[in-house]
Order: sequence, then C-alpha cells, then structure tokens
Amino acid sequence: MTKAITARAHTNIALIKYWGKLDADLIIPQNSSLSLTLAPFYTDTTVQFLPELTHDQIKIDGQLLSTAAGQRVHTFLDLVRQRAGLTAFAQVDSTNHVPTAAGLASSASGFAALAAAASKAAGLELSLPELSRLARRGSGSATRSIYGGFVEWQKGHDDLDSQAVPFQEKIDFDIQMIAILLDPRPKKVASRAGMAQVVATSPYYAAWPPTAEQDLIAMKAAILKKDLNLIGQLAEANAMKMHATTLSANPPFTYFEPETLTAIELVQNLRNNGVSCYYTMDAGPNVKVICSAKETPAILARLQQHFPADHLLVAKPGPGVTYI
Ligand code: 2P0
Repeated sequence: MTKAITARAHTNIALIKYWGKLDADLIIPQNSSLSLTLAPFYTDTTVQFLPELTHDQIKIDGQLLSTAAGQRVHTFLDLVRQRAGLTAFAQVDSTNHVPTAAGLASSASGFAALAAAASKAAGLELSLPELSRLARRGSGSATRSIYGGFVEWQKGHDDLDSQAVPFQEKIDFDIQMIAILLDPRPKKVASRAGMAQVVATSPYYAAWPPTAEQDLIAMKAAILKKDLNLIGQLAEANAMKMHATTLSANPPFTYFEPETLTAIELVQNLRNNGVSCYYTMDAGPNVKVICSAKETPAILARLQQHFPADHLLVAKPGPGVTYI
C-alpha cells in the first residue's frame, strides 16, 4: 500500500492557442502556446495505490466511472506504474472546483493534478519539468497547468523536450478574466476530435502553426511591456484564427453559438466606448473577456444587462500545482 497523496492544479486559459498535434500518442503539438493560469478554478485529486484492488477505481465529483469512461485515466495511470515499476491499481478521487461546464478546460487541471498526485503516490519524485511532460501525456493543455501565471508550452520535438516553462509566475500588472457562461451543454465536437479533423482536412491549417509562432513572440513582448491592450488584441486575433480553421474543415463545424456573437459584440461595443476589454474562446461557445480588475465593474455592469450575474465569473491569475 502506498500513501494517499492529494494535489491541486488550476485551469488555464490559452492566450496563444494549442491547436493540432504532430504526435497524437505523445501529444506533441504543432505549435507552441501560452496561457494564464486561473485562481478560482481548480481540481483536487487524491491517489493511492492499493495491492488489494483488482482494477483502478476512479471517482470524479463523487461518481465512480465505468471502465470505458475512465479509459483515459487508466491509460495515464499505466504510464505512471510503468515508470515507477508498480503493479498495484489505484484509487483516484477527483473533485473539480470548476463551475459545471464552464467551458474552462477541466482536462487541464484534471490531468495536471492527477500527474502530481499519482507520480508522488507511486514514489516518483518528479521535478516540475518532468511533471509538466507527464501531465502532457494526459491532455495537452495540462502541460501548462503545472505552473502559475503566464506559462509557455514549448512544443519541442519529442517526449523529452515538449514541456511548459513559466514565462512570468508572479504577475505584477493588472490583468484578469471574466468567463461568460453561455451554454452548459456538452460540446458538440470535443477539442481532441475537432483539432484532429482540422489538421486532417482544412486547407487553411498549414497557415496556423507559423502564424501562432509569430503571435507567441509578439505576446511575450506584450507581457513584458505589461501592455494589456496589445495582449488582448493578440489573444483575440489568435483565437479567431484558430476558430477560422474549423469552418474550413471537412465536414465544417464551429464552436460558435448565437449567444457567442452577442457576447463578442458587447465586448466590441464596450471597447468602442473606451473600455479596454478583449475576447477569447476555446473549443466551446463560451467567451472569456480579458480585462483589468480596475475596469471589471464597468464591464460586469454592461454584461449583466444581457447575461445572468451568476453566469459571469471573474478569475484572477492563479498558482501552479501544489500538494495539499
Ligand atoms: C488550448 N485547447 O491551448 C487549446 C485552445 C482548446 C482550444 O488545449 O487532445 O483538451 O487532450 O491534448 O488539451 C484543449 O485541448 O486536448 C485545448 P488534448 P486539450 O487551451
């Protein structure tokens, strides 16, 4: 029997998106990406390896998963067992402190917390870069959730060099996000399937990796200059370039819903009235507004005219993975 270990990891939102894989098994991306880790949304995961178990027991938010539903977690635990020379199955208990279907990737916080808890419970003492590479095998965006603040996932070439590095862990200027929850239903096209379909079929995809790499360089300079407007402009344009690849896929698809456009228009109107705010979106219809804490009350007041107050979630930058 090993000790039960609990780890906490926070979600992150990409300002420069990861979109497309070079290697689907190792999860090596086609482009580097950059994200902001968020304070209020996180996953707590406890792992214990127990010799008496006959299979992995995975509980998420109090629900025991079937073998089929838990397949991604089983496969990930196999990696950890292999590395640690363990054969025992694990008890995994994971709680998401991410509002239901907030469109804030719980796979990022989920696999980052699982990597930290499972590796330590298995007796591995991994460094943060090693943890980041391990989390990557569960979900690409989890690579970045090992660190706090602004985080860069350097795409690398293989399992040993595709990892996140902290770009700015302690942020010393005023930046935060407002997540607008538009649609609580499960996504029509999962991000994993969506990006694979785009890579395989969109004639526009070839333009994505080079333009994202250019955006990343510009984003890092904008962060160093603490230039919220430039950060927002770059993030917005990068997100829309990503979404343009879905419409050009075969068959075409989109993560946009009518309310998505309403939210975007509100952000644009606020900006036309002198408020610094910008939007980004992941593989789902929800819109995240990049803004300052100072201007958040004015933005919330405007958004509340269209969306229920409890669908507007303010998120400040958050920390990296911790053991609790
Ligand atoms: C990102 N997304 O950079 C991008 C932007 C969604 C849009 O990372 O297949 O769940 O597990 O590696 O990490 C979501 O994709 O995909 C994602 P897998 P993941 O945040």
